[in-house]
Amino acid sequence: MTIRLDQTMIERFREDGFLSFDTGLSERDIAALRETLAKLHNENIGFEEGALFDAMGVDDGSTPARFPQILHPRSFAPELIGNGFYQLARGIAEQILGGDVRFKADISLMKPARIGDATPWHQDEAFQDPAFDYEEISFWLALQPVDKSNSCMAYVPGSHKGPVLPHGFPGGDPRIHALECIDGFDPRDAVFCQIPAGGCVIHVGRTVHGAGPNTTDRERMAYVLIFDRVPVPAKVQRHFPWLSQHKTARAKRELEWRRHGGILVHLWRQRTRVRITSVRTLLFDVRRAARAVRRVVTAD
Ligand SMILES: O=C(O)CCC(=O)C(=O)O
Repeated sequence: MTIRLDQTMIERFREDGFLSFDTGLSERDIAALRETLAKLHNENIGFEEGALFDAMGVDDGSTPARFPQILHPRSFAPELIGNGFYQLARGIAEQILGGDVRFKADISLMKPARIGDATPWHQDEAFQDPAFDYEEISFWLALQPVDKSNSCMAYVPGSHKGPVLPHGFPGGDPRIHALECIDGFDPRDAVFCQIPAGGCVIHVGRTVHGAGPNTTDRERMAYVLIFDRVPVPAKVQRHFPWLSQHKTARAKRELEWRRHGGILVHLWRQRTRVRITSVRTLLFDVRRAARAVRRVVTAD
């Protein structure tokens, strides 16, 4: 299944840094994605290895999670990317970023009924290594209708044209995975994207975005696919001080798991990203793998 964005939509996306559209996926496809992801969450899949975590709590399992997420859920349910969503997202990513895009990641985002927390304003790029420049697009697929009552996404138009803004931690607590943008934008400018099930909203890594809490009786679920081009060394030197202060239980679990043999599983899973046809991509991925191994050997 493929769809093309028309020129007006692409221009709007470049101007605003986000865009919503209908994927045309069938109710059956959406229900299948929702069911697969709900099962992974209900079975606590990936907790030990740091793939499942609570993005808005201290994540030690002592309280109900307020924003559980699963990184790379396709590792546990490969059928997720056999779905039409992957194909159509890839086609649009190629249309916007060019033929050499690669699949970077998938994420399952769940906001539990009534206690699902707000997503703080942030830029995705604030999580990344500042030594590189990035070009990436996230495809956020709604697995039920979303509006302000159940945490639809909200974006600050044009915010992607500026730099990465200063970030900190919600409540000043560096144990919390989520980052919060603390300056340089006005949340009153935000546009709320209320979309139906099967609606999708895309954004780039620098667009300031967030979402309200889920105040309804049903979980709000979304499935995200991220496509990017190989990052290049940053043109301007930057420093993201929040990265070295971040001390999450998720990262600790991941490190322990990798130290106990999980690194081999991790490297095996990453193989699908390696493109031997592009030397630049290959070198980037080899360096990244070497960094992951070094971290397992040296980190305390
Ligand atoms: O689903 C949410 O509330 C936040 C999602 C998000 O920040 C993202 O997809 O980059």
